[in-house]
Amino acid sequence: MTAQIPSNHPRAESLRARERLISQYEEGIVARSGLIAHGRGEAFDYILGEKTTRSSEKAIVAASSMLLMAKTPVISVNGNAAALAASDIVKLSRITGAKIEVNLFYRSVQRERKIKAVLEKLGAEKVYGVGKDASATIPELGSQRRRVDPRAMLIADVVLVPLEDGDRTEALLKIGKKVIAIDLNPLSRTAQQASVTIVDNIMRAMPKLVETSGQLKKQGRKKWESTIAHFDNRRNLKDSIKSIEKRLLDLSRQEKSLTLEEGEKLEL
Ligand code: PTJ
Repeated sequence: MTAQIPSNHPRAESLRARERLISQYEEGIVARSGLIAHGRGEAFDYILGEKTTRSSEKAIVAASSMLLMAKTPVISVNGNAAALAASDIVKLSRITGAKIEVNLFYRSVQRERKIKAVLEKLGAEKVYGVGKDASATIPELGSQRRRVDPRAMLIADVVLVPLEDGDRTEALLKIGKKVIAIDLNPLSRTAQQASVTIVDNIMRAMPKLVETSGQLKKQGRKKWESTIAHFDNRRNLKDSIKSIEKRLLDLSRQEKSLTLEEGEKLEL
């Protein structure tokens, strides 16, 4: 059953994304927990004001530079990323030369094949990591995510991991890879550990990554190197948290006091 969303509904965009996730779950692309993960993301997005912050813009510039500098970059795709940003994943792969690998937490060959088909339909030339292609293993990782393609993720120097569970980022870093995360929760383990953290909705961050990478590609290696040299992920993450703090403070100042003054009664 699909909800009819009036185009003038104040939250139409968010409701459409929700419907898309549900329909992609019914198609067998999104995992059941992907719906829960999306709800968590929505809550953080609401607090962020559903806008790309200045610190996220900075992270997007650093991430684009890192992808362009990389020798063997890989974009890791799970169910939610495929449902919300498949077209931009294919575009980013073309601009940066990054390989696309399907890597699922709730792994099944059927889901992998369906995600691969979505990406190929949008123009992806090669999609790695499906079925027996994921014949290599990332050590120290217990989940199904440890199975990777020896031609892509295993030999990658930079991995973009949109919407991730925490363990894999740690494992990828341990084996010497740089990790770029897109995560609306700046406190998540992935966000805290990544080399570059974009605290933003994947639906806003991916088109910006495509655009920025396209612009930076023309500027050359020196520009990419200096961008990365001047980027401090720890500081940038703190700025993301500060922008949440500021927004909440601004909002709370607009409201009437939430506590009753002594002797004050609610008007009935
Ligand atoms: O498709 P699979 O089998 O690989 O499973 C994918 C999920 C997302 C279910 C799996 O990786 C998972 O359980 O992830 P977590 O641990 O729920 O983490 C997801 C993170 O993504 C959370 O920190 C959310 O806040 C964040 N998030 C959710 N929606 C978005 C988001 N970040 C950016 N954009 C979103 N739209």
